[in-house]
Amino acid sequence: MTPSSHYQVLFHRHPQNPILTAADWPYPAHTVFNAGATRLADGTTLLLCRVEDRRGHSHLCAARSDNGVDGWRIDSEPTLWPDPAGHPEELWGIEDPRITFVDELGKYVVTYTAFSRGGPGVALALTTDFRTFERYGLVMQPDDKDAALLPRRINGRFALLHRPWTDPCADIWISFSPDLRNWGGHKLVLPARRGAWWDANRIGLSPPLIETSRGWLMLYHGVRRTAAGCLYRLGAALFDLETAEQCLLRGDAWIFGPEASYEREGDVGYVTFPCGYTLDADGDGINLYYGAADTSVALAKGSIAEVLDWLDRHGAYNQGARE
Ligand code: BMA
Repeated sequence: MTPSSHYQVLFHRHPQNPILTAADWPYPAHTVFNAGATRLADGTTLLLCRVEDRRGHSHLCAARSDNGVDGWRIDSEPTLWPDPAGHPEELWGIEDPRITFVDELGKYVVTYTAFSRGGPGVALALTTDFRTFERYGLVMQPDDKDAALLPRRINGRFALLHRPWTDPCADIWISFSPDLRNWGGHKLVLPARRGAWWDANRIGLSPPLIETSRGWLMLYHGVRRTAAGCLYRLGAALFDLETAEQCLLRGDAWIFGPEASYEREGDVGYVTFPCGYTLDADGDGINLYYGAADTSVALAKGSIAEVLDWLDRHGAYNQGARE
């Protein structure tokens, strides 16, 4: 592992990483990565993993654990399988789920990438038990991905963060809906920077936003293109609680990136891609679940207070403007 030298370590890798691989799967799977995460009412950690088969198509499969680290009970068959007959937008698979529990509905809302000839789009499904799902279908047309719902309405409307592709840049947007089916009020919330920055040209939401007393904490990925390929790293920003499109602070540097061998070697090396987190009982500890090199699922632990403190020292107010 490359030492992080004198940079502060905000997310600490679990010594048992990677915590889930295809070798753990009860049925044939090529790779297991980019898992959505939530804690169920009984305290069980549930990961909704992206499983890629040898065709190159992905589906979602649930893994449950009492401690969120090991002892995973993995569904014996795919939990959510693409449904190209009913949903042609899922022809080439479903990927990268994010999970939000919505009190008002008493349901988990799963947002995922539906992939087909039209490109990747954002689809949405509701569930209470991760066994049966009510599909709402495509809510954001291609090209769009990296979407997660906020857990409550903002000024009477549901709010979805997502990442439409607007060549040559990909920025993070927010959209609003009265019913999770009809979306509007689209606003750019965080643009990719330009030039030499670690988050130039292409960024996307990583896990769902984390509600803190100071605002919505966003962990987002920046994609740096190099002569050798892309580097997927994580940064942080803070948004106003009641005006979620208002960026309060944006960090200048990345805070987590591919360093361990299982993050650098795999089907797509140099990728750390978190899609979910759970919070500890103290409301501060973050268990961040991330895909490593598009091959396995890994875990890193952090603290909300430490990330906010880092943002105070490394963030600038409303860095919305392109640099
Ligand atoms: C992104 C997404 C992720 C993937 C990453 C690296 O565009 O497709 O699912 O982990 O690329 O390959």
